Formats: sequence, structure tokens, C-alpha cells
Amino acid sequence: MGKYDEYFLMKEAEVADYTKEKIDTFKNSEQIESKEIGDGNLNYVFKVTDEHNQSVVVKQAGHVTRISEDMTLTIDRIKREASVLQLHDKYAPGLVPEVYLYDDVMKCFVMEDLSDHEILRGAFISHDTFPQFAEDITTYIVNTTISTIDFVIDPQDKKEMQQEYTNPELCEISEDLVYTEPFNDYNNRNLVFAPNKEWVESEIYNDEVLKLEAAKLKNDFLTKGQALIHGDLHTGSVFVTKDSTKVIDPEFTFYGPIGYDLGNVIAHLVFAYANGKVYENEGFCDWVLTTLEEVVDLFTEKFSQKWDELVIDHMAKETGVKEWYIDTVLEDSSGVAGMELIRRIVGMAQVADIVSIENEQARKEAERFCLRIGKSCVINRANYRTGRDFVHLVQSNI
Ligand code: SR1
Ligand code: MG
Repeated sequence: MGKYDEYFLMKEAEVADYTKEKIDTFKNSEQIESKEIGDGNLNYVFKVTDEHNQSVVVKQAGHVTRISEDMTLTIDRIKREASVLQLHDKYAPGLVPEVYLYDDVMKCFVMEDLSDHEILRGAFISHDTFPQFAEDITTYIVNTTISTIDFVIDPQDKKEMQQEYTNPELCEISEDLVYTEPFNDYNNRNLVFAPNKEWVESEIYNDEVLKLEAAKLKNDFLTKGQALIHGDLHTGSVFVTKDSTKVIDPEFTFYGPIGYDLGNVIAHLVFAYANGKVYENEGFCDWVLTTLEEVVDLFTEKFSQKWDELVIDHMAKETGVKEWYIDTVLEDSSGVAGMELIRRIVGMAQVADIVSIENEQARKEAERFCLRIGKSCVINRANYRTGRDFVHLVQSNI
């Protein structure tokens, strides 16, 4: 039996050897080095290099998540991720890493190394700006989602895809961490910043209007099989340079509301803005607000154009359907942005933009700022339709 004919969780040296064995261009390499570089919550990610300046990335699933030893998942999840990356490469070419190999035994895949890029969250914490980001992320969201909706593909094919990409385990994480625990801490693992404990109790745990609207949004997440979405499109899932954007980590993919992806991008721009405000970087904050406005408006513009090009369903071509459809996606996006803003402050999976703020008073205020915006995005989600609407919401909560 070969070394890689039975699954085990590889260490750095084994990943180097694995790459030599499996990737043709590494067969004659003599000095292969492998380093674990993952900083996500679930999987192991290795960068592999050789003496010829070749490099690839190997991502492997383990049974136990990195964020918590108590959280176990089936290792088969990695197949869905590799496959959706390949699909997204067709729908949104150049905006995802290329996958070179998927290994169903070792539950890993080998992909393009993006070391010339950096993770957007870290770049935002350094207050760097990316002129191409709004253009690229909206192309990614529009092209990947609209290409999979009922009005565009054969409804039989859609149902097959929906089955293929059903993702109950990862969805359950979002159902808990995004849609339930932030409002009641029923699993006793929320991480509420001590100076905000009482505020969170009265403004989140005891806000009945908020909880009613959050429950409705949970129902949407559970039932709205609208498009094949990324499912976790925060700034830790995006690699950037000044002129390139690559979306990674679509392991939470499933047929869900399109607004889940756009809403995540909106929320994480607000976190970046909150950090910029604390450190009084007005130039960065202005850029974030401009980007927020562009992201929402470019989404609408591109979705509308693609709708005209791709929709085949007869009823979808009736007057007003396109406008109604986009309106519902924007309302969903606002709701999701609000849920994400709340859960990343109150729940167990937090964001470095906020937790890295050392000054206690500044962090307390930044958290309340995000929570106030989050609440409004959830409760008043019917009110936010344009980039300007979201920018005003942010500015009016300073
Ligand atoms: C247990 S995983 C925690 C969070 O990390 C992922 O990126 C998702 O956002 C998830 O909610
Ligand atoms: Mg991830």
C-alpha cells in the first residue's frame, strides 16, 4: 500500500513528500520545504516551495476544527470546497485560485500559491487601500451567484446542484454562530467584552424586536435556496494586491440567499471602518465608505446587466421581476450584514479588526458602533437599498 492510500493528518514534512509524489513539476525537486500557514478556524494549510522557486498550497481537512477541540466535522467537506473553487473559476475567471489536484483519499487539494497577495483583513488593519476591490468582489458575487439561480439554469440542473452542494454540517455552524447564539448564548460560548456586558444584555439579549427579526432572517437562511453562494465571504476569505483579488475558502458553500455573500462584505467593511476611526485614519475611513458605496451600487448594476444577458425563464422576463428580485437581494444583504456585525462582536468567532484594539474605552465604543449599525441593518432592512443608504447609516452612528 502506498504512503498516501489511507487518510491521515499530514505534518509539514509529509506534505513536502506528498507534493513531490503527487505534483509532476515537483518530481525532480531536491529541496522541498513545507510550512503550515493556516490561520483559519477549520483546516490546515501548507505552503510548499522548492529550489526552483516553484510553490503551491496544500489544504487538508482534519476531523477536529482548529477553533475548538469540541467541534468535529466530517473530512469529506474538503471535496465540496475544491469543487466549488473549480466551478467559480469558470463563472468568475481570475478571481479564485487555480486548483491543481483534488485527493479524495487524503481529503486535501493542491492549489495556486497566492503569496504575492495578502489577506484583506490584515491589510485593512494596516489601513491599506485596494482600488480594484469593489470592482472585483462585485464581479465575483454577481457572476458566481446569478449563474446558478433557477431563472438562469435549467430547474432540473439547479435541483441536482442543490443536492450536490447540500452542506448541513457547515450550515449548522452558521445557524448557531450567526443566527442563534448571539441572541441568547444558549451554548454558553459567546465572548462578550466585559465593559459591554450589560449593554449587550439590554440591547441584544433583551431586545424583543431585534430577536423577532433575527428569527425571520434565520428562517430565510434555512429555506431560501436561491443560488450557490460562497457562504463565508468575510475579509479573511479574500486575498488582494493593488490590482488583483482572489476569493478563497468557499467551504461554507450551499444553495442559500445571495444576500448572504453581499451582506458579509458590507459588514466587514464596517469593521474595517470602525478600526480606522479608532486610529483616526480619516483617509482610510473615507476610502472604506467610498468602497462600501461602490460595492452596493456595482452589485446592483452588474446583477441587472447579467440578468438581461442570462435569464431564460419566461416569467422572470415579465416587467418588474428583475427590479423586485434585486430589491429582495438588497434587503437580504442588509439583514445579513446586521447579523454578521452582531455575531462577530458577541459570538465566539470574532474579528481582529475589533479585538486588536488595545485601548479598552476605544474598543468598547467601536463594538457599540458596530452593534448599533448591525441592529439597524436587521430591524430596518427594508430601508437600505443603495450605497448611499449604507454610507448614511454608518455616518449617522459615529
Ligand atoms: C467554527 S468556525 C467559526 C467561523 O469561522 C468561519 O470562517 C465561519 O465564519 C465560522 O462562523
Ligand atoms: Mg474560512
